[in-house]
Amino acid sequence: MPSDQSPKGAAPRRTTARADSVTTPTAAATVAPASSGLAGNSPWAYAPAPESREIVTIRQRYGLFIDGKERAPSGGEVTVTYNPATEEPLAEIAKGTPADADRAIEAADRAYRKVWSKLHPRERAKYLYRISRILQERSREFAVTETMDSGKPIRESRDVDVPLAAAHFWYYAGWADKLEYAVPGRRPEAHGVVGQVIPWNFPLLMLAWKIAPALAAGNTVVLKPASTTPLTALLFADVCRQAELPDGVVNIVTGPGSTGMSIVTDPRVAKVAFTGSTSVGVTIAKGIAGQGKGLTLELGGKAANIVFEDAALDQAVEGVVNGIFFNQGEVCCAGSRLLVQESIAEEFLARLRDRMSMLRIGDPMDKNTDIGAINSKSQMETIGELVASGVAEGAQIWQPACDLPARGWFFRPTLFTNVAQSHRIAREEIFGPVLATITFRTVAEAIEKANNTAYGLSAGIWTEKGSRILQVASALKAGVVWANTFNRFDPTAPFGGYKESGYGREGGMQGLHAYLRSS
Ligand code: TAP
Repeated sequence: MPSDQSPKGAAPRRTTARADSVTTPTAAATVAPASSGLAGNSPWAYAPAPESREIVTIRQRYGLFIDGKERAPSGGEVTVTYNPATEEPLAEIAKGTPADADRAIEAADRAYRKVWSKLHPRERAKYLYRISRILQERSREFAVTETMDSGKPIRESRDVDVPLAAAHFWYYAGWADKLEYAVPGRRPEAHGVVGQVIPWNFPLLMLAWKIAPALAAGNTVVLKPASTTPLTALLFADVCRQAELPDGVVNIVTGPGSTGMSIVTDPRVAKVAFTGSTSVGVTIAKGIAGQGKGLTLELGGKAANIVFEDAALDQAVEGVVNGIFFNQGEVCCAGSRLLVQESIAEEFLARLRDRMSMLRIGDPMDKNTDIGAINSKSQMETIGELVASGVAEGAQIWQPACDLPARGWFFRPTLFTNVAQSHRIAREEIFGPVLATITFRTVAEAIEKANNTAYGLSAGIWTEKGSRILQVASALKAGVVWANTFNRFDPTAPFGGYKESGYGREGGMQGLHAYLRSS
């Protein structure tokens, strides 16, 4: 059993606030009066609208996907994946070992040399189109599985994760026979076997971001999903079989971080792609240093969402809410720092609190839910610890009054004001539904404060002035800058970071470059 998850049948706790079970502010918290909106006991509250689970059959146990077949792990061990909204065990997952990583790499290498590299690019494209179609056809099954395994609201897995994953396969299918246009004047060549390690916050989508361009460029793949969210990757293995993808082109090895390390450091793996924390990214970069492998790192973030006084305020409130509460804030590019111009701060924060009071937190399978469950108990503890540090360091906390389910890992949406740039909540990635507010007076001050971070993944600008958007966007040290919107993703657009947010780009034509050697 993974140490960060609860044992089967843990006694239900009848508190309304699960945040009580971790270090979380209590006395210092200023809690709003009960919402008068659409939540809680309001006569206007939504009736429950749960998505059915019947479309999904979760097996008791899953093996590894190697060379087109399901295999038992060589060590015979399993871990358990849990539903974070209920703390119920979902399935036993093979604990892949370095020996299993070796078998998977061998299969990928053979498939590359004997089959995949010999196929006409148009034929490779057909498989990618097929995978995209199957993902669309089985979208409900994927959405329900993703929500049960990760805790994210069904509305998001249904409307964002799964359609975007299918779109990535569709988009890169189009590139498969046009690679010479991605590297004009040079001859594009695949690397061979690529090793990929992904996190738990967007399990299927991160898989698609990695596998689609890799296959389109002619590589074969060994991928390790995160231990807390393996199910959609294992369901994807079924899609590979259904699409009749040649054996060994995609291999999925579940297991701990050490198994991920065995994959990326193996000399037969010519290119490595990692998404996850900065600390593990650094470990991987050190582990493969000097081996001449290609490496892309998509790491953490601490994005500034900057609201100027001339912004359309209600639209900006929506954007700020979407920026930090989408996927419970477990988003690398989350707008976790709100920079608001002093002249409108009071009014903006009042509107923001009103809007936060309307957010519906609870069962991720309910189609009305805005904020679902935190992915794991250990992540709950991390969030609770950082929130407590915000209170201890003197920031002012506000959380809306709302009931939380008695079981599962749920955290109230949290707003901090009076935040100093030196506070941990302003500097460290919280990866939870917690927003730290900092004010500014001038454009120059906004830029300086936004760039005052070790990260550089994303940022947002809210203003009516086009000239200000251009001025500020070009001064921000962030890989992606959204203007009057936030968290917009598209397979055609490159995504990636500066500084401790990593290097390399995923998505778009730039995302292909990482999977090609060109001579
Ligand atoms: P990590 O702990 O870094 O885990 C990410 C993946 O790496 C998991 O599959 C993990 O396996 C594996 N791993 C752990 N230690 C490893 C090692 N020594 N060698 C090789 N692989 C290892 O991050 P997380 O907690 O899953 O995800 C949250 C972090 O990811 C946040 O910091 C977030 O910002 C970042 N993130 C960034 C992006 C982009 S696009 N920049 C996107 C999503 C998430 P186990 O699950 O088995 O531990």
